[in-house]
Amino acid sequence: MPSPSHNTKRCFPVKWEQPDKKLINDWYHKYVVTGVLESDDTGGSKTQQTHYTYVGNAAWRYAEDDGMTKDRWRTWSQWRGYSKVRAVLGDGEDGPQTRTETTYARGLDGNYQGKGNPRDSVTVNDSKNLLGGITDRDQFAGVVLESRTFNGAFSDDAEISASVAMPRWDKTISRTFHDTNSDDDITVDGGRVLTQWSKGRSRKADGTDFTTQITTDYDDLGRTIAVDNEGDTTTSADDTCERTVYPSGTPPAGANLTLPIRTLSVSVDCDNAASNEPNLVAGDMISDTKMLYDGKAYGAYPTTGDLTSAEKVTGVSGGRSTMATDVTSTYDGYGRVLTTTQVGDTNTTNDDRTTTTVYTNAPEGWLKSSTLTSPPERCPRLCQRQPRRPTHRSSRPLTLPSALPSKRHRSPAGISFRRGSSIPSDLLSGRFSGL
Ligand SMILES: [Ca+2]
Ligand SMILES: [Ca+2]
Ligand SMILES: [Ca+2]
Repeated sequence: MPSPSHNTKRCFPVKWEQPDKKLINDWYHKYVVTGVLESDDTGGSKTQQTHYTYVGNAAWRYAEDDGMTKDRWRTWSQWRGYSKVRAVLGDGEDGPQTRTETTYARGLDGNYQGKGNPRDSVTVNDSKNLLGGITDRDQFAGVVLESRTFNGAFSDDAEISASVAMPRWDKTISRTFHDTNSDDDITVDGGRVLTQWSKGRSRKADGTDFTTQITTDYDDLGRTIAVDNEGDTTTSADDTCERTVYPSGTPPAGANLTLPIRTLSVSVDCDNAASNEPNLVAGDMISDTKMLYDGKAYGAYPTTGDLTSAEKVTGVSGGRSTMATDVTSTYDGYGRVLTTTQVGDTNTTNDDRTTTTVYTNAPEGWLKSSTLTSPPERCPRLCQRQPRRPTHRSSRPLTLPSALPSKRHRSPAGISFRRGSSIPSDLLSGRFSGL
């Protein structure tokens, strides 16, 4: 049998108790999937085959952190799998097989080796050393570090494309407990695993690689605050930067910390000063949206989290976005939208367009019906032709399919609706008359 603390086999140590309370050190076996067949029972298509091979040695880690196992049961029984798993899709008879190879972190660094023994020191890397050899920390177990696709053979020459992701560990808490089994102190960390950057490459016809890169910044709470998308790494012309802003300052009790108050997207690298206020450039602007919640001013922490107003960018002045209210909404106590108003031009009066929904509940409490009233069409002729408000017996608004060929769709009754606008249910049911 292998050494339990450095076990590279698929058998693993298990402790179990006899009726007389005697503890038995035993070995069980781990089984892995070597193939999956997906058969089409109704359509008659050929069975799809995927075969898996596992490269290198298996690995196991000491059960130090599961929070459930009592000390006397602990051993090296946590399955950490294989570093590389290869998948071959297809049988090769009716087309080329697809070959992929995935490299995983397994969380083997610091694996406990028994009292007084130094813990393991383990690093992992991708095939091109883009990661530079990172610590295979416990929390990275199962994280995909590299994914490669091949044509014909698992070799560098046959690589078609690949992606590599650098994991990042943010520790937020730790706990040390005394393991009475080993009479040793064991520290367990808690926190979150994030992706610091990802790089992609795909093989061009001339044999060189087209490379891309995305870097992500996070705040202290692990929220994404900037996505620096370099796109093609050989040119800055396609770079974009997306920033997400959250309320600042001490949050009040019950504050919702997940809702952003602003998303800014510009066509310049995040490392460029022009990617943020007060250095914005009009020509770089892609979009800028501010979100206001619960009827409060911009920047206030959401509590209920009802999006009551959204502002859109109208231009850039002095390096800052100029904003105008785009949409306002009201809600009932259940968080259902009562009114949505598309705010019109600031220089035009009476051009706001409000959609209203009235909900009718059954005495038992469930939603019985809802009535959605759309704003009148802008065309004066159609304004006159909207004879009554549309009513339907569903909690979901009826909309025209968005795949209509043109922006306006002329119905057989001679009425046109904008794509995505609501349809009177009378028209859908054929009961529309009087025009
Ligand atoms: Ca670029
Ligand atoms: Ca950058
Ligand atoms: Ca107006």
